[in-house]
Amino acid sequence: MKETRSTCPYCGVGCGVLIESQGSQITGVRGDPEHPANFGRLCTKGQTLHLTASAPITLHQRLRTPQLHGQDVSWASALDTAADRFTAIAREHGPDALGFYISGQLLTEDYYVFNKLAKGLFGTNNVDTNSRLCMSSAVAGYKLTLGADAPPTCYDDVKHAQLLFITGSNVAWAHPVLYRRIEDARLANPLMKVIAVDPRRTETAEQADLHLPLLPGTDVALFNGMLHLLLWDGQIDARYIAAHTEGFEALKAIVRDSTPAVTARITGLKEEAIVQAARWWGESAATLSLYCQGLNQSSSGTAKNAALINLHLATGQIGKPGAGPFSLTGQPNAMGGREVGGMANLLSAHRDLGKAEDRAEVARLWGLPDVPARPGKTAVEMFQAAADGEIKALWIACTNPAQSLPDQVTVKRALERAEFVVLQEAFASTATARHAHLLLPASSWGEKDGTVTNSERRISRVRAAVPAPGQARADWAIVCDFARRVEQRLRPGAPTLFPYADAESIWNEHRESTRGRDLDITGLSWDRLDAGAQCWPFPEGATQGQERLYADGTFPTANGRACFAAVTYRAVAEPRDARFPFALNTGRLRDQWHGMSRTGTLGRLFGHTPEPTLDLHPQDVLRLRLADGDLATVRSRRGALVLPVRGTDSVAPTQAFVAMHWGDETLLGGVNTLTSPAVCPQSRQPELKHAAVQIARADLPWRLVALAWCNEAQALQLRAALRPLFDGFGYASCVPFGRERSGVLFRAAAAEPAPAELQAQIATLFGLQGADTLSYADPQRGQRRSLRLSRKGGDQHLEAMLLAGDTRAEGWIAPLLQQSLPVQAHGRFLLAPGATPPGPATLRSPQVCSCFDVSERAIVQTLAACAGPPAARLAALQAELHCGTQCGSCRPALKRLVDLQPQPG
Ligand SMILES: Nc1nc2c(c(=O)[nH]1)N[C@H]1C(S)=C(S)[C@@H](COP(=O)(O)OP(=O)(O)OC[C@H]3O[C@@H](n4cnc5c(=O)[nH]c(N)nc54)[C@H](O)[C@@H]3O)O[C@H]1N2
Ligand SMILES: Nc1nc2c(c(=O)[nH]1)N[C@H]1C(S)=C(S)[C@@H](COP(=O)(O)OP(=O)(O)OC[C@H]3O[C@@H](n4cnc5c(=O)[nH]c(N)nc54)[C@H](O)[C@@H]3O)O[C@H]1N2
Ligand code: SF4
Ligand SMILES: [Mo]
Repeated sequence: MKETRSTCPYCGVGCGVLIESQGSQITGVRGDPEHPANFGRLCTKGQTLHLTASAPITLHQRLRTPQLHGQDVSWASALDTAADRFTAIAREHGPDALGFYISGQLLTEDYYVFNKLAKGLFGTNNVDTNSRLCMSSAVAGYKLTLGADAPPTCYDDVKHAQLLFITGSNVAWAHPVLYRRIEDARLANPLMKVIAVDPRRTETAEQADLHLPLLPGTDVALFNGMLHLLLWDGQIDARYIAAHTEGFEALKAIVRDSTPAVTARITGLKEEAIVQAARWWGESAATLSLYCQGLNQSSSGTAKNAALINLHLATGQIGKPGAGPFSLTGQPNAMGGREVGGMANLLSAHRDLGKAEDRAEVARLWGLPDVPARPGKTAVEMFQAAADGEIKALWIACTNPAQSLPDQVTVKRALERAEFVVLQEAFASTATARHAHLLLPASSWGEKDGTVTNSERRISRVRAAVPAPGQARADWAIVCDFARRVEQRLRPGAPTLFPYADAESIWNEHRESTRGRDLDITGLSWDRLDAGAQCWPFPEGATQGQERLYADGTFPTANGRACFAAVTYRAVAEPRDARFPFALNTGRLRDQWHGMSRTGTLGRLFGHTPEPTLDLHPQDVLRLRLADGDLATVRSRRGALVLPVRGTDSVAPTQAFVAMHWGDETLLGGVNTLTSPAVCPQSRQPELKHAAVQIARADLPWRLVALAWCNEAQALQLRAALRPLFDGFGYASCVPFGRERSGVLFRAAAAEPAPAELQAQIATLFGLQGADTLSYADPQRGQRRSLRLSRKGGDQHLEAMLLAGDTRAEGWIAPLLQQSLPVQAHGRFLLAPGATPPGPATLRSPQVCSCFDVSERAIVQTLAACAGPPAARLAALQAELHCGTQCGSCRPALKRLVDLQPQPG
């Protein structure tokens, strides 16, 4: 057994992990007690890494060999073909006919060579990344106001803050280990206040002292309204403004009209709530803002970021412990990608493509006469250009654009129209893989070496614990091998631009490029990084990285002063109207990661949210004459999608929410069929948090539901076999379930009964054809019920089931299967459609705690016997059921249940 120090590959908290391995197998993972991002803690996703990475279950999904048009080929032939195609297209149509679409989940070294490949070797700036969907508004907001792309804060600030202003961030779910620190800080300082600004009542909002459920997209109006009040109440810091900033007068003129009444009208908030928020801000000795996609993914994303930073500057809440605007990074290395300039408008080490001297410096560093000046295409534009035929070859790495980009109709057109699409992926199961001409197997977490930078600018080492499966190779190595083949064609005889033998040699070149820049790390060495993670900047001569910036009030602008941004409120790009009366919001679930190529293989991570839903306020569900579980068609100007409705008052009336994870791997169509390609004019980040939609009952009366227990490999194969059948229905979804065993749940609906052959095909896939299968069918009425039983000891158990036509019996039969309950008592009812089962139905109860598999029902039942103050009841509950005592991700939910459950007696 061996233990390897590395970093979690999921969110931007950047937790340190210790990977336990035996031979080529990762056998366990635990939090690194010494890593300053998490001090040993992990969330549900981090804790299950060993179950998804290089475990037998996911190995079935791993790409192992390069594949050209579906045929296995050697690396040499794959990369020669790619080099031929890319150079031919560049020669014929110019380098701007190429597009590189990469990812904030690549390591800094991978990113560095991709950027050099596109800008240095091919001479195109068409290299952009999924960070455009994620952090580009935060970047633009920081640069506009503070002069550089650097969050000035660190995690430790949470404990020094008096007011936490959380806006557009569901940190309890999206940055759980940081949220654990917030819980600790609140316990240690009961006077600390938390405000959450979010149109939804998320778990983060629920636990806040004040929740401001503003109308989608109206943050600028709120922040300007708060500034108006702070000015009015004399709570700005005139000394700080005079000494360290410029541009306040122009902003003051703008917010003069942002009275509480005006602000309330635009934001839909109560005036008192706005006044309360401004008062708390004004009275706080240290205010820390935490923000994420609710600000960034907006057509006014840069303005939202800047308006929030304005508040910090005006009140001097920056450059001191516990204060500052802290943009939370989404992906593990969205920050590193920006450091090496891996975007269409950036150059290495935070240099600007638009500046001739920056271009000259990069050309000199790379030993080239020049680098191209023409700005490249950003994510949405790149796929639009491919759809229009302007970009002819696409190289995609470590991202799944056929799931995650907005306006999927255009994205699919782009992937169809491009002459050559290369995908560098670890898993074969993603939506984009279906569209790639050349698939290149990449090594993944646990198998690769390099560095990542987290939200607090901390650079951590990522290390390999086991070899990559099959022929999979490190991303940087694939790029360098390809690049050298391109060099043979484009500049034969010239010394290679890609002489690297390992990640360290790439990192050393990157380090040199930062000399004298705001992110200078010339004082840091690979060995020093090996000894422990460090924040940038870390210039030569420094003894450690700098965790807080701007303590002296000097900013990296031309005159050292921060700039107020004179921003005004602008409505969302696609306001609601009579035809599209609902505002569609999308975002994250607690236990899933994006397109679910990894988390989606584990049934246990579906315990918390088992299936896709369209979340609506209960009043809207009623108004639309729907009930929970009914299918509704959601339609935007770009496309339509069918989803089961779920009433929840966490969503406000006239709003709707769908989790961003449901792509067309799991749900017919996928959520981004609906979303809008409208972008923020400064940051070019798309407005993924808002689309105007209409919602109506879906007329799909014929239903089918099938469930089965399988072994792990069969479960993945079954899901892969079901996926192509989605298109035969009006609604289809397929998800795993189960903890000790692997289960698959397939659901479909149609206007007419599905053809008998299709039904039979599905039954066969679920193993419902043998002698041990009990069946009842009424083909005339499209009814069918098939069950497969197994006998263990004296008990009979359900192994597989399929209901078609009228599927209402699912409500009591499926739980028998999913909870592995004996079924012999239900014998004669099982095959009698229309009959109600004997005894109380075993209803499903949502899982709250993933670590100990504790359901909401068990918690409610236990709380019924726990008396006393909330903290004592929580402690008694945890002593009994252990829920929330391991990773803590469910702690906000437990607190809510404690608050809701009446005291015994
Ligand atoms: N579990 C989990 N964690 C993750 C990820 C994951 O896939 N799963 N992904 C990681 C990545 S890449 C990212 S970018 C982060 C994202 O982290 P977050 O941004 O915290 O997550 P989201 O759920 O996308 O959006 C946050 C909130 O913004 C709210 N919102 C929508 N519109 C508005 C608005 O107009 N104003 C305001 N103030 N709020 C609004 C939404 O209701 C939502 O609750 O999460 C990271 N962490
Ligand atoms: N509707 C809606 N859409 C959204 C969002 C939203 O809030 N709402 N959020 C947006 C945001 S913020 C983000 S960050 C994006 C995320 O969207 P994507 O980038 O598409 O998300 P992932 O599913 O994480 O894609 C990463 C892929 O890399 C693969 N992979 C894993 N490890 C490696 C490796 O080492 N090398 C290589 N080459 N591949 C690997 C994984 O299998 C996976 O398919 O989604 C965006 N889309
Ligand atoms: S909070 Fe969870 S997902 Fe994020 S880095 Fe830590 S363990 Fe990984
Ligand atoms: Mo993201």
